Amino acid sequence: MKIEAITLREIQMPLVHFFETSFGRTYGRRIFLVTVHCEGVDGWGECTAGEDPYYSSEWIETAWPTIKHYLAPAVLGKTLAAAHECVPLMERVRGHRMAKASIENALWDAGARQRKQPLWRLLGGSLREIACGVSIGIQDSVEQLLDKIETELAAGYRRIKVKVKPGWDVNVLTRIRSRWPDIVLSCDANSAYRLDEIEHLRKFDQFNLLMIEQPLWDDDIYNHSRLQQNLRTAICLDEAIHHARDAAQAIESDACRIINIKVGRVGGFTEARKIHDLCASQNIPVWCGGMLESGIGRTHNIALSTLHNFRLPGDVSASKRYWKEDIVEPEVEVTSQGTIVIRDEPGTGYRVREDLIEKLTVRKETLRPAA
Ligand code: OSB
Ligand code: MG
Repeated sequence: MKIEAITLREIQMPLVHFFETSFGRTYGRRIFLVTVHCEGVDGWGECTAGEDPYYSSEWIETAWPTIKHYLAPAVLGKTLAAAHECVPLMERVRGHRMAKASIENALWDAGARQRKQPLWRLLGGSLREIACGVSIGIQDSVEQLLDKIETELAAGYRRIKVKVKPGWDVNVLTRIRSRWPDIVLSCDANSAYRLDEIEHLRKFDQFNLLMIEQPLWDDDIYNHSRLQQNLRTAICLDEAIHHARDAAQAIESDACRIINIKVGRVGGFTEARKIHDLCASQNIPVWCGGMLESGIGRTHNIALSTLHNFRLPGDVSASKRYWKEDIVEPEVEVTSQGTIVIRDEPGTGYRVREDLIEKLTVRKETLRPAA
C-alpha cells in the first residue's frame, strides 16, 4: 500500500440538536476528514479534534497544521504492508493523538478496502451485533431532559448517559430515578469536580449508576484513585486515558473500574486495540466513546466495538440523532433492540457519499510527497 497523496478537508454540519457538556455547548460541527490515496484505493478517516480546545488540548486548528507539516510528510511516499506500520513513522511527534488517529484509521480503511475485507474483521473483531447507548447533553430544563430520555428509551437504547456538572447533577439524577427506577443509567462529568467535593460526589452512590465518567481533572489518575476508594459507584475514565500505559496505571491504582475507549483520543486503532487487550486481561470492561462524529468516524467506532471486551453499550448511536443527512450510505441505524447489526461488505460496510461531502466542503488541501 503506497501512500501517494493525502487530502485534508473540513466540512461543516449543523447538529439536529445542540449538545452541551460541562465545558460548553455545540450547535454544529466542523468535521475534519482525511483521505489517503493509495494506488487507486482511497481510505477515509475522521479527525475527532473539536471546534475548541475544551475536551482536550487538540482542536481542529492544531490538528490541521500538525498533519500538514509533520504527520503527512512522515508517511507520504511510503509503502506499508499494513496500517499499523504508520505508527512508528509518526512517533517523533509528541501528543496530537487525534491528528495521528485520523491518518492511521484512514490507512486501516484503505487496507480493508484493498483486501476487500470488512474493517471489523481486519481489526480482529468478533461481535456481530453491538449494544448502543446514548449520551444526552445538559438541557435548558429538567423537563426537556426527561422528554429526551423518554424518546431514547422508546427507540430501544440500552443505556442512558447524562452529562452532569455542579448545579445539574443530584437534582437531575433524583428526577430521572424517580421516573425510571430500573434503567441502566450513567453520568459523565467531563472533569467538572474537584477532590474536595468528595462528600457531594458520594451522593451519586444512591442512584445505582452503572458508572460516573471522568469526575475529576482531565489529566489525573492519582486523585481518581483516591476518589474511587470513597465511592461505591464505578469510576470510568475517558479524558485521562491516552494510551495503554495510562490504562495500566489507572487499573493498577484502582482509579477506575471501567474504561471508555475513543479511538481518536488514544491515537488510532493500534493503541485502541492495545488498551482493549490490556483491559480484557485485567477483567476491566470497556466501551466505545463518541465525539459527535459524522458517519465516517461513527462507522469506524462501530468496527472497533466488535472486539470482544466491548462489553458495555457504547456512545455509538444512529446518524439521525445528530444529522439531518449523514455522509455515509446507508446511514447508521439502530434496531428496536438498541443494537447495530454489523455489515459484511468490505471496508466499513458503508459507502462514503463523496458528492455530498464535496458540497459541504469549506476547505480542502491535497498533500503529496516532497519532490
Ligand atoms: O465526554 O464522551 C464525552 C462529546 C464530545 C466530547 C466529549 C464527549 C462527548 C459525548 C458525546 O459524550 C458522545 C456521542 O458522540 O454521542
Ligand atoms: Mg466522556
